[in-house]
Amino acid sequence: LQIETELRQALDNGEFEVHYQPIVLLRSGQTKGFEALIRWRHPLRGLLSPAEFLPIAEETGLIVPIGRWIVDECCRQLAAWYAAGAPSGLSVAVNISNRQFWGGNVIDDIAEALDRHRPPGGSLAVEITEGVVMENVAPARDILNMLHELGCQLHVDDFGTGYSSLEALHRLPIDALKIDRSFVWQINTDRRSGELVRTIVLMGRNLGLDLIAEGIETEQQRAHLLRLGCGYGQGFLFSKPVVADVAYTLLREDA
Ligand code: G
Ligand code: G
Ligand code: MN
Ligand code: NA
Repeated sequence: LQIETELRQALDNGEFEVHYQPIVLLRSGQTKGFEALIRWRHPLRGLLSPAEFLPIAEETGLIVPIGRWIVDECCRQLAAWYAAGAPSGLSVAVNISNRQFWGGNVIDDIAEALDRHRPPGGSLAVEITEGVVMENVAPARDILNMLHELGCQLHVDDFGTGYSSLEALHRLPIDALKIDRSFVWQINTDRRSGELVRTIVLMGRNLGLDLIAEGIETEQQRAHLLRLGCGYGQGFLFSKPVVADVAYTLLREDA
């Protein structure tokens, strides 16, 4: 119960921060967008990662107001970057948890944030895990259609760890699949991982989707993914998640 009170106070006191990890064009390494990842700058315990507090936020329902803040902050940051001359097409992808997706007012929260800050259409992306989308496809489709109509891109996170039907993938307004890190880390050493990624890339491309490989740490992994036809990537090879000012300098370096 104490951490619940602490989380509430953290939100009121502005102790949460959004860090940004580049999503790059694998071919050139150019930054095309960022994934937004929350951090808690705790006054005593230092910078805390989501694993240390999001599960409790999710259990207590505090993820809903915290998630609302994240969406607002990402829209504010996007508008600020564009006002400062960010390259067109720059996007920020925000993670939406199970509870936010099904229980919160995710549509209203996003609509309000977009209306308040007015980033360019299509510049906000929403990441939802494969598990959350596929566990209940028909109602998920209604929510995804509404998000799509608001102008959000839709990215399916942790792809390959759950069970997607081709039918569902085809009917949902999805823009990209994020290939889970668990397939990428041994892509050069484990034949099965390589074959799995090859299959995901082929399927995604046939459906007209972008592919984003997660957790790329080596040049060898990047080269292998490029050979398989994967367009985009993210991982420590390019950059760890960084604060907004640093993220912006990475954009300028590419320009
Ligand atoms: O930043 P880190 O690499 O530690 O993130 C760990 C996990 O926490 C990520 O896989 C992501 O799904 C989740 N996460 C990070 N930031 C957010 C956020 O803002 N909202 C939600 N719902 N999940 C997040
Ligand atoms: O949403 P998701 O769970 O996919 O969040 C991405 C998480 O993966 C973040 O916690 C981020 O810090 C972490 N991450 C990002 N790039 C790498 C990487 O190259 N290697 C590893 N091991 N983790 C990464
Ligand atoms: Mn994610
Ligand atoms: Na992921």
